Amino acid sequence: MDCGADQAIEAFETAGEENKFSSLRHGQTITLPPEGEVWMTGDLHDHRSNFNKLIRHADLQAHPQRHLVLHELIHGDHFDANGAEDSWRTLWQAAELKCSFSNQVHFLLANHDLAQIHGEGIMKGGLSVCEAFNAGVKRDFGDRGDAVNVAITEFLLTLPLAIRCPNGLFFCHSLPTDAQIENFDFTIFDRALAGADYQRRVGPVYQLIWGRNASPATAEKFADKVAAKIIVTGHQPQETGFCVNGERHLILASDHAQGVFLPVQLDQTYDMSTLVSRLQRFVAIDV
Ligand SMILES: [Mn+2]
Repeated sequence: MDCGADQAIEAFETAGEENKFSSLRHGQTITLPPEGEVWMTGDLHDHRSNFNKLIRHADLQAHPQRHLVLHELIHGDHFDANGAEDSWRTLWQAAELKCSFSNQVHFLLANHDLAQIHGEGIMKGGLSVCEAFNAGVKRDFGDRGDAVNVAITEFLLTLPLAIRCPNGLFFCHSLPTDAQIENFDFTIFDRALAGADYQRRVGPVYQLIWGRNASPATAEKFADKVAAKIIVTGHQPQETGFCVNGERHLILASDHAQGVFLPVQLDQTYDMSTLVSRLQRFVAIDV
């Protein structure tokens, strides 16, 4: 699909405004209504066939009470011979989707977004994924590349940190580590953020979206603190598509064929086993 610089910039700016001024948003948290349904996903990392399956299968137009949560869309495997990577395309399509279905499409800030915002190198196979992303934008937009990159950065900065469902489910990209949970600043979900919140290792936003390997006990503490029954995150790769990390934490991955997404009803409550029974595999979706 062709996309000019003006079109891309307009989509990222409009989607960013929709993120910021959503009536469902308070601070960094989106609270979903107590009816309808939500489809939670794991990291997508520019997995285009899964993204397309998800969008077509969700059919948001025909299902106005269906919400879709997207995160970690960028930094995939579509490299050209010069090492440029164009996951801006999937991010742009998601931004367009937000513009069309602003009350139904919701994002979560992820660590790759923060890396891209800061231009900080996450290395993958000896390449900086941020440099590869920038090279893709430059290749496709030429001298308008810088303007597109500014629009992308500003869009990423509007992404909320959490989605709260009235049925006790709480979605975020990841969880702080076992070492960080005791002193974790839970006020980030309800307030405006400042530069210090994003600071490497010590900032609470950084800790939330970069944290790995939280134990079930840490997940339980986190869930109690945010008054949730079960936390659903992505971030940690899952070969089998998901991981049950105790009774209060479910981890999803959506970036390969065995990956999964989680459709749930907002007017029903779930325990871990009923939640797991609802998981759907991308490989089983034929659209
Ligand atoms: Mn991640």
